[in-house]
Amino acid sequence: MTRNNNQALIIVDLQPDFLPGGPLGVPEGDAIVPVVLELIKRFELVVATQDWHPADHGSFAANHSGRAPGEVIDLHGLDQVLWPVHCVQDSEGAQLVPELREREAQIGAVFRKGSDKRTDSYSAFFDNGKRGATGLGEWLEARGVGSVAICGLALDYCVKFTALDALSLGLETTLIRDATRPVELEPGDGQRAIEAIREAGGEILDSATLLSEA
Ligand code: VGL
Ligand code: ZN
Repeated sequence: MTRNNNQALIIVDLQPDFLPGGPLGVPEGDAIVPVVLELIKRFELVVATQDWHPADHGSFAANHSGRAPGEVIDLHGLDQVLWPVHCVQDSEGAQLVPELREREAQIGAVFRKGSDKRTDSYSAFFDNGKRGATGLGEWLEARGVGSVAICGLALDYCVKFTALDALSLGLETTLIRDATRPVELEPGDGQRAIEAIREAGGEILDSATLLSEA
């Protein structure tokens, strides 16, 4: 039933605000939900992340006068893409999607990120300036996890940086290609994210292949 005892599934930012119709809707983001639910059944260790911003977060275009989503600014020394208001703490759009909430008992821990208004936090492990950690790295280490499979939204932002940080921490890292979708501010960003993960040493697999390997 369970794949690798020491492999954990990381579900990145599967929240209503990132689904089609949401303020930062990822095209076909909803198509990954059934795939993720199938994956959950097959992993003993599952963790999820939640993008979790205060209303005055510096990544929101609305908090910078004269700026529009998609523009890039300097935010406390880091390049920052400006986004529509999304995943405001405690709002409905920031909750885990209902299908995940129903499976709360299978989720070992939820790590929230992006709560510091001065810095964005794409990765499930560290903020974008690598000034702070979410605790996920220690959580995995404490359970002897040496390998992670990553899915969720969005491939070209939070999923990509989660995978790259996992690799930098020495974790064997697999991206589950059919369990993620890109937002693609620029066409091709999704494919470029896959290539960046592969170049950094990550494996790219379809869920069917991953699950048949067990
Ligand atoms: C994300 C942009 C802003 C993501 C989060 O989950 O990929 N993207 N905040
Ligand atoms: Zn965000």
